Amino acid sequence: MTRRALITGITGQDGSYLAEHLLAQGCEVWGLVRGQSNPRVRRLRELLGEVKLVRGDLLDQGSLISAVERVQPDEVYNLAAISYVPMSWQQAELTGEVTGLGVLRVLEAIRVCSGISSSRTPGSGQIRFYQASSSEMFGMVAESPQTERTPFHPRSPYGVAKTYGHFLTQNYRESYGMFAVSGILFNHESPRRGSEFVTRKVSLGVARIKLGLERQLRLGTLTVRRDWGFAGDYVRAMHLMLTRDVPEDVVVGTGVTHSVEDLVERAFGVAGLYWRDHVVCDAAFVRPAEVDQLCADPSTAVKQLGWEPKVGFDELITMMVESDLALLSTPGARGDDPFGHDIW
Ligand code: NDP
Ligand code: GDR
Repeated sequence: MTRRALITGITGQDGSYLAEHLLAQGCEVWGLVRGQSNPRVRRLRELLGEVKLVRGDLLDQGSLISAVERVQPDEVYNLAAISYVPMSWQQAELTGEVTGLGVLRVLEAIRVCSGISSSRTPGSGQIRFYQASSSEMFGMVAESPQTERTPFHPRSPYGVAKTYGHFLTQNYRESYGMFAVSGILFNHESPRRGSEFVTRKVSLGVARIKLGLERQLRLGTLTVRRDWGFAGDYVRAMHLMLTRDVPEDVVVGTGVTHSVEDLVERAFGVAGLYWRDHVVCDAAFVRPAEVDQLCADPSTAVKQLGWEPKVGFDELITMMVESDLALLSTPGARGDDPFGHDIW
């Protein structure tokens, strides 16, 4: 029988790749969309016409119950969040509501619609749940590389909200016997990444400089290190986690770490430019508290899921710079639409 998946955050980077992957697996895919006239919904329709849409907002419990009742999903992927770390200091309460309490509301919608009572019923419920946890929970890292057993020390309101969602998912698994798991995913990028994140900011910046539209690229701290992978690879791991016999949280990353300076050097190099001629450090992009280094130990993902990344760092950065060069070279693409370049 065709499996039915409901994805929150369908209009985001991961939502689009996950929807493509699940459609290719023969699933019926539903996306939760919010707002009265969300411009990203039109873009999603252009990219993935087969996805069915249902209205809902992570701030609105009733809308989530209605969405789950309407879709009757076999799987729910909770990707929706305020996901930009600096915004979580500017709108800390909203981040707590969406990125943290939003997880509670999705889990409650599943619990209520599955008829699970408030007492523990082992193995109860048909709906499998995936939570988009984050390496930002490790924050000031206690050890390196980070595994499923590394303690958390989040460094931003975003990281704190994700940690709440992570433990809540674990708690619903233990309290109600739900098949509820978290993927602890490290940074993953693509040509569909939002322009506020550093990889896309750099690939767009390089393309603008190469095409003579800008001369400088202003960045924050260049010494921080991240474990960067390709989003298209990571959504496979999300799906695999829901196909297992036992619900278990899994770290997903490449196991290789690079600095922002490495990223910048590579990206400018792809366009035949020297980064020091163009990059300016700007305190406006330095964070109140930084996560200095992250590096995954993906051995559980490799052993238990049979997962491994197919796209390496150099290939990823080349893909992003070439995509943005093509995008900005397209007639009409340099227009005034403020969303034109940053949202796929
Ligand atoms: P994006 O920022 O690209 O997408 C976020 C999505 O959340 C958008 O579809 C947005 O919809 C939706 N959203 C925001 N607020 C609400 C709300 N109140 N109700 C319903 N939907 C809402 O994120 P990514 O695709 O990069 O990441 C997906 C998830 O994975 C996020 O939870 C992120 O925190 C997490 N994550 C991401 C990593 C990465 O490197 N990309 C790594 C680890 C975790 P709208 O169009 O309406 O704004
Ligand atoms: P991150 O991603 O905070 O790790 O969260 P981001 O790309 O924003 O930053 C990565 C690192 O680069 C440094 N940096 C800059 N970052 C941005 N955005 N802009 C700059 O100008 C700049 N200069 C230096 C940052 O300080 C940081 O250390 C992403 C999000 O997708 C989260 O939702 C997700 O949970 C984590 O990855 C894993």
